Amino acid sequence: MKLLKLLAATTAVAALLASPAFAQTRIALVVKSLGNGFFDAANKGAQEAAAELGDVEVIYTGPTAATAEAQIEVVNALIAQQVDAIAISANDPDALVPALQRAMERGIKVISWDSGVAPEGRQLHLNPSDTALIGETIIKLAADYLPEGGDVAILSAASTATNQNAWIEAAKAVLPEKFPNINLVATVYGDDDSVKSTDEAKGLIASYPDLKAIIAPTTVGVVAAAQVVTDQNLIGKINVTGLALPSEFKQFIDNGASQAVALWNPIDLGYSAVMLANALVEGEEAAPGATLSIGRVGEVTLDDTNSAAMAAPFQFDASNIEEFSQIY
Ligand code: RAM
Repeated sequence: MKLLKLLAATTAVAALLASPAFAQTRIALVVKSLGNGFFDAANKGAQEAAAELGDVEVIYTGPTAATAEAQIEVVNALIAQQVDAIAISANDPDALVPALQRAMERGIKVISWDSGVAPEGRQLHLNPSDTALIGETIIKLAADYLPEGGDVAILSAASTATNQNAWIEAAKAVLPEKFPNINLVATVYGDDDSVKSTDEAKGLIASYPDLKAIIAPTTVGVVAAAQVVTDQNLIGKINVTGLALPSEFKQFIDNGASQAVALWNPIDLGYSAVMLANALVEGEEAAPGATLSIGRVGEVTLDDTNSAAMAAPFQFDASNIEEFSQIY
C-alpha cells in the first residue's frame, strides 16, 4: 500500500515537472496586436515548436492595438516575469529599443521576427522572406492584371511598421524601371485595425476615381479593402491584392474582388522564431555569418545585420486558395 502511494506521488511529481508551468525555458511570442489571424497562425507554429522541444513554454502575448507604446508595456511585464526569451514582431523599429535593451541587460534573449527592431534592440531578426522580393511581388500582383497600366494605391498597416515600410520602399524602388505604366497615387495606413482600414479604403476610392488596384501588404488591410470593393459593387473595376491569409481571404478570390494575393507560411514563421529564440537560450551565438537551425523548416544564415529570411512567398489564386485556406 505504502509502495503504491509512493508510486502515485512520484508519478504526480513527474507529471507536474512535465507540465508547461515547470518548463525550463519560457519564450514570449510578442505580436503587433492580438486578434489578428496571421499572428494566431504564427502562434500555432510556435506552440508546435514548444511541443517538439519538450522543455519550452511559449507565452503568446501582445497588445489589443498595434502600437509601440502598448508593446513597451507588454515587454516591461515580461521583464518582470523573468522570461528566458522575447521574440517580437515590432510596431516600430526604434521605439522598443530601450525596453528591449533592458531585457537583454537582465539576461533575456531578444529576437525580432516578421517586423523588425533596430539591430541595437535585438540579437537577431528573422524576416519571413527577402524584403526586395516581397516589394516586387506586391507590385507585380497588381501589374499582372493591369496590362494597360493605371492608378494603384497602397493600404498599409501602422505608419511605423518596420516590415510594411521596408516592403513599400522596395516596391517603390522597382516601379520606375520594371513597372513604368503603374502609377502609385497614394499610400495610406489602416493600423492593422479593421475599422480604420475600412475607412482608409473608402477614402482612397473616393479620392481617386480612376483607381484600378488597391495593394494591401497586410492581412488585416487586404480583407478590409476587399470587403469595401465588394460592398460598393466595384468588383471588376478595382482589383484588391497584397498579402493575405488564405483562410480569411478565400471569399474575395471566390467573388472576384481579388485575382491573386501572396503570403509565406505563417505557421512556419512562428515555429522558426521559437526555434531561433530557443537556440540563443541554449547558448548559440548570433553573429554575422552564423548558420542556425530552424528545425523542420531548415536553417538560416545571418547577414551582417544579424538578419535572415525564412522562405519565398507563395501566390494564391482561384486555382489553389481553397487548398491553402484549410491550412492557414
Ligand atoms: C499583418 C501584420 C503582419 C504582416 C502580415 C502580412 O498580419 O501586419 O506583420 O506580416 O500582415
